[in-house]
Amino acid sequence: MAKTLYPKVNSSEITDESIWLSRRAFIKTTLSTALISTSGSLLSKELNALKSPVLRLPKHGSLTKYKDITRYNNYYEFTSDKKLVHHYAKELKTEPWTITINGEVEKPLTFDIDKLLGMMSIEERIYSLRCVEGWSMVIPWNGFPLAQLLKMAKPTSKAKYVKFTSLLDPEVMIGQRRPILNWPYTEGLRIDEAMHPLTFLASGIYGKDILPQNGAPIRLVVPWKYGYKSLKAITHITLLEKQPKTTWVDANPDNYGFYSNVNPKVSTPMWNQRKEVKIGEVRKKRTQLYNGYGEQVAHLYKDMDLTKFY
Ligand SMILES: Nc1nc2c(c(=O)[nH]1)N[C@H]1C(S)=C(S)[C@@H](COP(=O)(O)O)O[C@H]1N2
Ligand SMILES: [Mo]
Repeated sequence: MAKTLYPKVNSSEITDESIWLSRRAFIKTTLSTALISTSGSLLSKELNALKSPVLRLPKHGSLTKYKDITRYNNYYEFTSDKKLVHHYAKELKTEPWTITINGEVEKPLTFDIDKLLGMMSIEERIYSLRCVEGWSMVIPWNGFPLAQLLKMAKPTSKAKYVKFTSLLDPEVMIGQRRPILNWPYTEGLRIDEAMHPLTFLASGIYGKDILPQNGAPIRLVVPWKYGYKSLKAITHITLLEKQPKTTWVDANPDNYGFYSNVNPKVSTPMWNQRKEVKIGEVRKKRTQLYNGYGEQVAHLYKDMDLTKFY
């Protein structure tokens, strides 16, 4: 099934994508033999991720190399130097880790992250991540829809927004020793955006556990919005009646919005959004409205003026 969604790869250009695909094919065949499928314990997390269903909206071309995904990062808690993030983030301890769902819910929940991941069925999603700075990557995430977790906590009828909070730990997150942003990093979504089936919590990339620089142990992925909405290292998810303040809007409201839907027609003083460079490619390509996910999400914004910055 996955096969038909992918372009053929030349044997002369062995990429991360082709290696990953052949591993997936191998695991699929292996799994179909009774020997392994009867013994679930033989499967590591990685294998589980690779045999899971894939959802790919085929609009963004080939996958970005694993090396680029893990060596070119935005993570201001460590440094604003994208190429150094992975170096500092190595120090982050992601075990033990708990995630709390609270606020306007009938059943506030706190999970140990490993327990939570063990309970959820892990899917794969291949999404484009479009940074507001004008670059993008195509990343195969492993994880589960945020809606599954929110439903477990039973949002009350007052829950209109969801706020996400990242880790506060200035000992290790050395960027937090300076007040460049209002720490901890927070973000927010409207409840219908949070419940949308494309909105995802990721704990893996390319079938491997997600690394600290990409938001370990768990991060948000909202593919139709600029990358800063996709908050890393989540500790709290809080349902609210009112729209929360968010870190980037607080810091620079002329250039960052609460909605931040990808829109090539709306520029801000700092950025013109018409085009983007996909990391690993040379030629710029046109940015798509809602990052190409309009068919799935445009209905959420039918009352919004698409020439305005939100
Ligand atoms: N906690 C936290 N989450 C964050 C950021 C950050 O600085 N801190 N940067 C955001 C931005 S601007 C982008 S583009 C993406 C980058 O994700 P990646 O490094 O996994 O590609 O993470 C987002 N999530
Ligand atoms: Mo970004």
